[in-house]
Amino acid sequence: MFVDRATIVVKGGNGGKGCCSFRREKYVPNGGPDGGDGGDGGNVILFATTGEQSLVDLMYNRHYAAPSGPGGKGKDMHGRKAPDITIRIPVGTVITDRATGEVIVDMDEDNKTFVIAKGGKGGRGNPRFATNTNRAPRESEPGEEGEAREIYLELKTIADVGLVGYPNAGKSTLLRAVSAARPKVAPYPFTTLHPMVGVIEYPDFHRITVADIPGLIEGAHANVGLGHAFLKHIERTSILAYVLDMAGVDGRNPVDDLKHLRIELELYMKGLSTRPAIIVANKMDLPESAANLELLKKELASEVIEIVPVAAGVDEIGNLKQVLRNKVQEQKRAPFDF
Ligand SMILES: Nc1nc2c(ncn2[C@@H]2O[C@H](COP(=O)(O)OP(=O)(O)OP(=O)(O)O)[C@@H](O)[C@H]2O)c(=O)[nH]1
Ligand SMILES: [Mg+2]
Repeated sequence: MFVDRATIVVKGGNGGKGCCSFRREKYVPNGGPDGGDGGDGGNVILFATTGEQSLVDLMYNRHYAAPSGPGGKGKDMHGRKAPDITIRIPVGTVITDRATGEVIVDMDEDNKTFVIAKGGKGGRGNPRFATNTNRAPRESEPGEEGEAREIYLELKTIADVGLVGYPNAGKSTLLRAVSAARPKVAPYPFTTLHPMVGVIEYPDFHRITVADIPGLIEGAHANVGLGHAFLKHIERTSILAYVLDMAGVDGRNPVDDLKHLRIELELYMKGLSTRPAIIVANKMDLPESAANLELLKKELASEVIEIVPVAAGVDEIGNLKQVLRNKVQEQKRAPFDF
């Protein structure tokens, strides 16, 4: 099952109690204070990893409490720090504080860690309260409470390229053709039910990531079809690739498809439709496609946008990999081109 949002409660362990004790030994009268400090409570740590794809585990287990620190003991025995607990989450998970609505952290990199709930400090034992005038203090501290908070986690996929298209346009077929990812392909709409990220590898070991999301239809921004819930997974891609069915197999035409896709993206999020993009003209192996390609080129004559004709279904992807790579690189450089 794919789950891209979850609410959980995290709590750091309490600090252990500081101890109040005095040294008692034969022939040693009035031994001084020797109560140990309590151990610190464990932290709850978030760990982002590409090894996780979904937040499904967090849906079943909603409470994460780190162990408390043990109390101090006599003979100056301090409590050991309690172990931390780690929650593994997919890269791209954004963490929000439920109480304030504020974003706490964006777990946007592989292997990133973040202490989401700190354990309490252990209390001090009675030797710490000794002074020149009070050499036998009877005071000691309780441990501090561990930090507790309710957090909301939302996965927003981070990939270099986001594939956008109508259902059946061939997005998943395309991802299979360019990467080792194996999304399901079938001749009916809404085959893809959740996002999947594939990796394109180049002969020089360069890699770019491509996110396939469920198909969009008119009204997607208003939650028609499956599209809306998944648009957030392309919000953060550097470039978009519009995948068009050039043969109009489902009785639409690619020029209208592109228009509608752009409208849906813009309605969902301002500026999304003008993000750097390329157009993948798919299904060029079918007879109707050639004429439609000419119409599309005419329609886009005034725009600077690259159109790459392919037939992903028969593994003909032309120079698509190279075009994607160049466009992604161009985009990554862009912030520095003042
Ligand atoms: N003739 C031809 N058929 C293709 C081509 N690419 C994909 N198809 C077919 O189009 C249908 C839909 O392909 P998918 O890859 O599942 O389409 P999708 O865009 O991922 O669809 P959803 O996941 O439903 O949004 C399948 O039957 C594919 O075999 C192509 O280049 N030529
Ligand atoms: Mg698909």
